[in-house]
Amino acid sequence: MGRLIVISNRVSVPKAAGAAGAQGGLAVALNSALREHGGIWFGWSGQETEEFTGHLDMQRNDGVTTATIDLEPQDIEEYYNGYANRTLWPLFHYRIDLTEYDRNFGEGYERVNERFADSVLPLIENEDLVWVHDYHLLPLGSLLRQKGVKNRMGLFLHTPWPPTRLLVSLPFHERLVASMLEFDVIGFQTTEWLESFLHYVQKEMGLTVNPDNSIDYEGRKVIARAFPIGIDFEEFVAAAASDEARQAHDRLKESVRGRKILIGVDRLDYSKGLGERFEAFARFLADNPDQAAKAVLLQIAPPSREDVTSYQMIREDLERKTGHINGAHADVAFVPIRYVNQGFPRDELAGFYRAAAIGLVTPLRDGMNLVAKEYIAAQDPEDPGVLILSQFAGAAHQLKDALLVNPHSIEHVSETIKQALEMPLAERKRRHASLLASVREQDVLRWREEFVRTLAGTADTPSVAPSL
Ligand code: GDG
Repeated sequence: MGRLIVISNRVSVPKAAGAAGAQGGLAVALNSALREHGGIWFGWSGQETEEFTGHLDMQRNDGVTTATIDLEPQDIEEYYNGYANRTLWPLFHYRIDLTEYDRNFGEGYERVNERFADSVLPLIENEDLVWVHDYHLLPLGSLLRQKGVKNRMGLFLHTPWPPTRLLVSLPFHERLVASMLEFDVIGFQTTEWLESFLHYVQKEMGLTVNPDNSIDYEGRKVIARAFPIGIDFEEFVAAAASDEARQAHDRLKESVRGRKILIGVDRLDYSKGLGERFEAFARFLADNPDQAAKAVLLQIAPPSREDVTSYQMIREDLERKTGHINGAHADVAFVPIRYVNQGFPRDELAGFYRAAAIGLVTPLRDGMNLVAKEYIAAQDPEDPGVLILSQFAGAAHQLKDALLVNPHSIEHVSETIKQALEMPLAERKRRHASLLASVREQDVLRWREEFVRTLAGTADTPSVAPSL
C-alpha cells in the first residue's frame, strides 16, 4: 500500500501526547494513519498573505509531515467564508433559507481548489493514496485528474448530503457533482446521505448504480459507501479517567449543589439546534415546577465562523434566549442555564460529561455528531447518564438505545428530559451498555481503516445495497 496524502481545508499539526489542548479524535486518527502509512497532510495554514505565492510550509512533528499554504484575503472571503460556509454548509444542512448564491463565491471556490491542486501536485508520488476531506474541496479530485494525477483518490464528506430537491437550487449543481465523480471512492457518514447522493446521480444525471453501490461513470466504477465516523474510544476513556477530568468533574458537581446536570457541547452553529434546546429546557422548567430547582443546563458553545452573519445572528439569538429564560426561572442563588462561549481542554470536557445526568444532543441536522459518542464513552458504567439524541443526527443510525427525539418538537424534548431524569438505574445501565458497545466497536480507527482499505482496493465490497 502506498503512502497517504491527506488533504483537508485546515491541517491539525500533531502535538505530543498529554500536551495542553491536545487534539480531537479526528486529528488523532488521521495523524496515526499518517504515521503508519507514511505520507503528508496538506491544507490551508489558516494564515492570510497579501498575495498568493503557493509557498509550501513543510513541517515534521511527532512523526507526521504537514504541508500548508497561506491564502489571500479574497480567497478566504469567497472560498471559506463564502462558498464553503455561506453556500454549501447551510444547503447541506437543509437550510436553503440561509444559503447564499453568489457567483463570486463560486469563482473563489474554484480558484482556491485550483490553488490546492497546484500546490499539492508536486507532493504526490506514483503509488500514493489521496484522501480528500469535506465540502470545502469537492472539485479537487477532478482538478487533480486534469493535471494528470492517476492515483487512487477518495473523498469523505463529514456533513449530510441534501435531498435532490434541495440540491437542485444550487446553480451549477450538475458540474459540482460531476466533478466529485472523478474520485474512485466517495464516503458518507450514513446510508441516509449515501442514498440521497445515489438518488441524485440516478435522477439528475441518468447514471446507473450497481447492486454493490458502485456508479458507472465514463467507463469507470466509482464506489459510494457509508463509513460512519467514530471517536478514538481508548483515548477518550483515558481522558475521562485522568486527574484533570476528575478535578473538573468534582468542581462542577460541587458548584451545582445536588442539582442534576444536563450538558450540551457544540460549536456555536445554527445546525446544532441550540435555540430549540434552550426552549425545550424552559418548557421543562415551566411544566415541572417541582423539578425546576433541581436541574441545571450547562451549555458549552465555543464561537465558530464569526465572520459569517448567520453565525452572528444565532449568537445574538441565544444570548437573548438565555437572558430571558434565566430571568424567568432564576432565584438569587441559582441560574438554570449556564451558557459558556468558551472551549475547554479535552480532559476537562470528559469530566464535565461524566458529571452530567443527561447528554442533550439535539442538532436539527448533523452529518454524524461525535459529542453523543464522547458523552457515552465518558460515563461511569455503574451509574451512567442518559443520552437524549436528535433523530436527525447521523449518530442516531447507530445509537438506537439513546432516547431519540425530534428536536423541532419543544414538547417532545421537554417530556424526554423528564423521562430521562426519572429513568431507573437498571434501564440506564442497560441502555448505556448497549450504546457503549456500539461506540467502542465503531471507533475512529475502524473508520479510517475501512476507508483506506476501500481506497486501496483491498476491502470487501458490501453485499447489501441501500434501498432507494
Ligand atoms: C463535523 C460534522 C461530524 C466542542 N467543544 C469543545 C470541544 N469540542 C469538540 C467535541 C467534538 C468536536 O468538537 C465536535 O464534533 P461534532 O461531530 O459534534 O461536530 P462538528 O464540529 O460539526 O463536526 C459532524 C464531524 O465533523 C466528524 O466527522 O460528526 O457531523 O458537522 O469532538 O468534543 N473540544 C474541546 N473543548 C471544547 O470546548 N476540547
